[in-house]
Amino acid sequence: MVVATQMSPIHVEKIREIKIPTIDLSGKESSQVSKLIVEACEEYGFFKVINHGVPHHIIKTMKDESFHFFRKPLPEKQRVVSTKPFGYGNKNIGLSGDTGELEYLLLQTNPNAIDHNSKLISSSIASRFSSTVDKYVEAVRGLACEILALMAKGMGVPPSVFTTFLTDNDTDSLFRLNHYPPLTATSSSSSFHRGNTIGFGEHSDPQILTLLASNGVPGLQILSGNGNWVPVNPDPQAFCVIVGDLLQVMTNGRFKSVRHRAMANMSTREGRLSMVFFGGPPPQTTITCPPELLKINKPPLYKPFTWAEYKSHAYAHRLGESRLDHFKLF
Ligand code: GA4
Repeated sequence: MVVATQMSPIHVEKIREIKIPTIDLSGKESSQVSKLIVEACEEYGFFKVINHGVPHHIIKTMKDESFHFFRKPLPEKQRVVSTKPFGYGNKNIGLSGDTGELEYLLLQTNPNAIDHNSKLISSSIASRFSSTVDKYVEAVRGLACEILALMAKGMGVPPSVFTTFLTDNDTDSLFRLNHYPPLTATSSSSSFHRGNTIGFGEHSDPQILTLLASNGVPGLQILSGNGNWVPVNPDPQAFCVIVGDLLQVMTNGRFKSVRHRAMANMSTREGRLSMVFFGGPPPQTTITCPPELLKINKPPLYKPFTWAEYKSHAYAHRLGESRLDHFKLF
């Protein structure tokens, strides 16, 4: 486990107390799996899944093609043109001036979107890349739906209460490839402090559910309920499942959208790669807690809003904003 150097031993102890749940999806007893998933979402808003059924070759091909892209010379990568915030970015995040020690490719997954990955192909990204992305996204969207169905089961409601949002033709899901090159003293002269340079700053994900796969280089951390940053051990065989803001609203605060961040890559040679699917609903979907999930003694915590409204709010503010506060009723 990687622990930031300036932390006291007591802090380290606290960190070690937290065991991030790893859930085996091949488990025969699906009600037991559902129960574990619901518990993990309530307690951490985060868990890992293994034996998830996404074919190894699909993940490997996506990883190889991603590294192939990020190894290209900068001017070539910059030729991937798209409407902001989509396309290639280097050391910037979003539209409000946030920065990070990474480069990325942010893509829309909806084939009807103006910026769908097949349409932003520049000479630097062959159509093979686009079809690799499509295959990967399709497989991971399937896994996201399976996990949402298990969550619904664990809460005693029909699967469609959650899954319809990702199966609709007009679903607004994104795919992001993040590459964290090894950080050296020269690559970030002013902010270089070994061990605590931020790669991607603290935030929660705005969508419903995020599925993150990475290579074996560490960096991801989640914020635990007691305010400690918990390093997530990298496991290339697993997907990290991250509860997004919308799922927190749809469960009336029962599930927690977890704040997380990525530290800059301190490995000496290898780049850190994360491949992240963000499952979002169609833009005009109204987000509220469905009546089946509202407890009589707990009134709705958030006012209803559309996903389009939520996105405009998110993009008008900084990455680290606690943006759900703006939609609270009390
Ligand atoms: C965080 C999760 C995803 O990476 C992302 C990010 C988006 C962006 O990079 O364009 C945002 C950020 C993310 C939340 C607040 C806004 C929007 C940057 C930012 C400052 C693609 C997403 O959907 O929301």
